Amino acid sequence: RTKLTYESRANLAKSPVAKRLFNLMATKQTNLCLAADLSEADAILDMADKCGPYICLLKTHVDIVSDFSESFIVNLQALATRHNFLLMEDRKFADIGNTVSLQYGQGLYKIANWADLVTAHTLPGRSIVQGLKAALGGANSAKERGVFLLAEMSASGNLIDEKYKENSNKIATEGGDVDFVAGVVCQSADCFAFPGLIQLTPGVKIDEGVDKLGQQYQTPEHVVKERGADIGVVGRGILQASNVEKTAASYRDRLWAAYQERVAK
Ligand code: UP6
Repeated sequence: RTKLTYESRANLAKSPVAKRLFNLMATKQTNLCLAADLSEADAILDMADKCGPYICLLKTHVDIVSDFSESFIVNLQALATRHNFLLMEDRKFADIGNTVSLQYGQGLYKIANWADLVTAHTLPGRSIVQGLKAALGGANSAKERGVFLLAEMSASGNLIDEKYKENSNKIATEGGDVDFVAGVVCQSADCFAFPGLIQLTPGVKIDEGVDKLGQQYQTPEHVVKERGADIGVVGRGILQASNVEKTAASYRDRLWAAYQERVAK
C-alpha cells in the first residue's frame, strides 16, 4: 500500500470522504495535518488562516476551546472552504453505541454537523462505528462523514498490544460499516494493508524526542518512509514556532518530499 500514489488509492477507497481526502492531498500536494490545539477560538482561526495553504486537514479538540460558539464553527468552515482542507474533530469516542451517537450528534458541539471526520477508539468493538453512523439521520444524512479508528498511540507506555491492533484492523476492513471508516490513526505500516484506508500518524516533529507528558516524536521523513504515514499530524511543532507560516510550509515540504520518494522507489 505504501508504494501506491494517493490518486490511485482514492479509486480504492470505500469511504467517500477518504476518496475526497486522497484526491485533495494529490491535487493540493500536501499530506500535512495541523493539530490546532489552542484554547481560544480566534487563535485557532488565525492559525487555520496562516497554515491553510499548506494543509490537507485541520484537527481540532473542540472541548479545549474556552469560548466555543457557533460562529467559531461557521468561520472555521469558511476557512476550510477558502483554503481547501477538511476538518477532523479528534474526539476519540470510546463508549457504547448509543452514547457515542448522542456525543457525536448532540450537546454543545454538535460535531456531526460540521466535522468531516472524527476519531474513535476501537475498545468497545464495532458497535462504536454503528453508533456514530446512527447519529447521521435527518439534516446530516446527506453529508459525507467518516471516522478514523485508533489502532496505536504515540504515548509511551500505552496499553495497546498486537492482538488489539489486529482486531482494530478487522473492524476497519471487514463488515457492513467499512464505508464509514476513512482511515486508521497509528504509528506503523503493519496496522492495516488495505490501500483504500488513510494512515494518520501523530507525534511528528522536526526535532525528535519526547515531551514531559509521555508524547513521543519522530521526524517527518521517518513517519512517512519508515512508518507508512499517509498524513503526518503536527501540533506544537508548528504552533510554538516563531514563524508559523514558514514552519508549516517546511513541514509540508518535508512530508511531501518523503511521500514522493516513497512512491518513486
Ligand atoms: N494524538 C497524539 N497521539 C495519538 C493520537 N492522537 O498525539 O496517538 C493527537 C493529540 C494532539 C496531536 O491529541 O492533538 O495528536 C499531537 O500534538 P503535538 O504534535 O503537539 O504533540
